[in-house]
Formats: sequence, C-alpha cells, structure tokens
Amino acid sequence: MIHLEFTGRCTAAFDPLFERNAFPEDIAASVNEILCDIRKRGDEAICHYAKKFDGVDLSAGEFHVSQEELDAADDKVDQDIKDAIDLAAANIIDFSSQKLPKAWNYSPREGVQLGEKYAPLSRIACYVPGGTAPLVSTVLHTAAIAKAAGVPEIVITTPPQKDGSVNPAILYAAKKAGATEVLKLGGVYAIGALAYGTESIKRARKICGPGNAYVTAAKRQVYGYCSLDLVAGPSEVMVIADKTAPAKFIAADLLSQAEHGSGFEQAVMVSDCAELILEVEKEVLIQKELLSRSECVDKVLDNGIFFIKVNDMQAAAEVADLYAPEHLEIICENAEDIANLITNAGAIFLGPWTPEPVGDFVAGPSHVLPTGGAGHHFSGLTVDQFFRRTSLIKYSKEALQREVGAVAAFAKAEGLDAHGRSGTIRFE
Ligand code: HSO
Ligand code: ZN
Repeated sequence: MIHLEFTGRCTAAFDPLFERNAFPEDIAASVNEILCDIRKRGDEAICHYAKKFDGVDLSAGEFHVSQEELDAADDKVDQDIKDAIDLAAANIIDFSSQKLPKAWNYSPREGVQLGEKYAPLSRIACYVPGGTAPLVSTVLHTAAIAKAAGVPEIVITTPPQKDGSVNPAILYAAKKAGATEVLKLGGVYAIGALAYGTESIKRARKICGPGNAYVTAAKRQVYGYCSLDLVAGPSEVMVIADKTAPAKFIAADLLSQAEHGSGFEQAVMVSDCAELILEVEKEVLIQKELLSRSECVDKVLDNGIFFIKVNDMQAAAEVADLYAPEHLEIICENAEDIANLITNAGAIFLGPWTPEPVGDFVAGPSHVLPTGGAGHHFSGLTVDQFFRRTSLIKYSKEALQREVGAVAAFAKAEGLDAHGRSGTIRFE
C-alpha cells in the first residue's frame, strides 16, 4: 500500500496514482487483425475465434442462446438473487425514465422555427464481461437503460462458460432488462460481429458496456461503424473521509473495488486525519483475509491501494477533482459542500450509509462510468445515449429573404456557387 502526502501539488511520488494506462497501444495491431478477419470471413471467423479464445465449438446457428436455455434459467437462480435482480431492474428503469429526452421547438426569430426530436436507436448491444465474476448487474446497468429508452432490439453478448453455456443469473437478468437476443460471444470477436454484422448476426447501432483491454481496444477501432458509450477500464474507488468516518466502513469500501481481479484496480483513501489512515490500513489487511477473492486483492495490494494525507477536506476535494475517480465516496461533515467542489467524478456517494456497491448494484444510475481519468471528459452511461437526435428547421419566405444574403455570402467565401443559388433562386 502506498502512502502519499498532498501539500498543494502532486509531486512525482503521485505518478503511480495518476499513471492509469487502461489503453495499451501495443495490442491495437492484433485487435485490428481479428476485426479485419471478421469483416472478410463473417461467421466463419467468429467460429474460429470462439474456439481459439473461449475454447468452445460453436456453429453459426449456435451463436444465440436458445429459447430453452433462456426458459431453463429461471429455475436455476436462487430466489434472493432473482429478487435482487427484479429490484435493481425496477430502480434502474425508474431512474432512467426520469430523464427521457423530449422533442422541443422554439421560434428564435420571426418566421423561423427550430427544434429537435428524438427516437430510440433501432438496435443496441451490451457487452457483459466473462472472467472470474459473472457481472449479472452489468446486464441491468446497460440493457435496462436501453429498455427505458424504448430501444426495440437489445442484444446482450457475453463469453460462454467452458461448457458452452451462459450463467443462468445473466440470462435471468437479460430477460428482466428487456433483452431481445443473447449471444454467446466474447472479446474482440463479439465487438467485431456486432459492429460489422455477419451472415447470422445483425449489426448493432451502438455497443456499450465494460470490457478488458482487448474489448476496449476493439470498441475504439469500430467507432464510426456504430456509436459507443465510453471506454471504461479497471474499477476505481476513492474515499475522502474526515475523523467522523468509521475505519471499518472505509476499508470495506476500498476492498469492494480492489477485489474485481484485473490487477489494475485502484482504491484510494484521502483524509486529513493521520490516525484514521493508519486505522483503515490495518482494517484493510484484517478484512482482506475474510474475502474469498483475497488473491485478487493481493494483486493490487502493493501498487493499487493508496492513502493520501491532506491538510483539510478542501484539499481532499482538490485531489479528487485532479484524479477524477470512477467512484467517489465522501464521508465527512458537510459532505454535500465538499461534493460541490468536485466536477470530475463519475459518481459521488454521499455519507456513511452509501457504500459504493449500492451504485454497482441497486441504486439506479448506471455503474458504467468513466475510469482512468476519463472523468475529466466523459460521463457515465445514461438513457439519452440510446436516442438519435434530429434537428428540425423551418423558414418562412420572409425569414429566408432576411437571411438569404448571409447564405450567399458564405457560399461566396467557400467558393460553392450552388449553395448560394439554392437560396437566391427562390427570389428571382
Ligand atoms: N464496480 C464495477 C461494476 C460492478 N461491480 C459490477 C460489481 N459488479 C464498475 O463500476
Ligand atoms: Zn464493483
């Protein structure tokens, strides 16, 4: 675990904290090769990569999870897990429904009508990572939002397990989230299939959801064939806390993201209280031993868990805003006032009773959030991202007459005669 002190600026000692390289450039070439092959060979290439990367023999007719497998999922999932999925799906859909974009228009100048209208995307795909933890909640935090938007075709894609099946809780969640298809495809080849389309897979207009470095690299390369949400990397949590915060709570919350298992997670505590920092450090070591995934935490223990001592909570806010954490917990007196100082966090969790995992699972806003400092320029996934927006423009004859001179002048400046004539011809 790394201890740092912030005294108004981040020295070189802070480099390990800020160097979050979620997008290694050296894998771009191998990702490009796979994507090109998928464009060329379609289904045949998909079968090849499903075997190579996930060890499963799939024929083109087997990319989709069958209706029988979907139906059978219900009985294989414990009731408490089904209840949790139902609760989260309802909360996510409710949150998203609060901010559906609406058509609007206004008349800014006499005879001119301007506005915008929205329509849900026709078909979107949600990538649900495989790996050691089946991210059931990620199904909801992507697809259920698309459902709230009214997207008619919602595809879930997830790498198959060794035996070729998909985790039944993922299937149960897919149904709750309104998915219309579930594909057993993972990694770069799933992204390629959905961006370009193949003989048996229809292309999607947007691909969203988290993934490993390869999935992320693939998403960046297909950008333009489809739209994307954001490029989300390994999980991060920052907790800024004063002496009022319970050490046990903070340690548990740091560990919650450290256990994800990629080995690149970061968990950061920032505090003006040196004693609390030492207490939390001890607690992390105690609580870590109780976890079934303690070996995942071990991967980040030396280089991914940070304690930063600051002089006051304003300085803590400054550090948080520079770091732009995916998740920021604020556990201190007047937490709202401190939150007001911060603009770059993906999601902010206020007070001691809002542990970060409520955001991962049940609260309502999506857990697909910017990581790796991308919070400086990206926001988390929201319902408006599942809409197409079209602007609407209407001029009366008088309004056109008033502005036609400016149209002609632009046409002249750009050397585009026909542009100018399309305005002036109407008054000849
Ligand atoms: N913390 C992850 C989301 C997640 N956690 C899913 C558990 N399951 C990225 O925000
Ligand atoms: Zn998590």
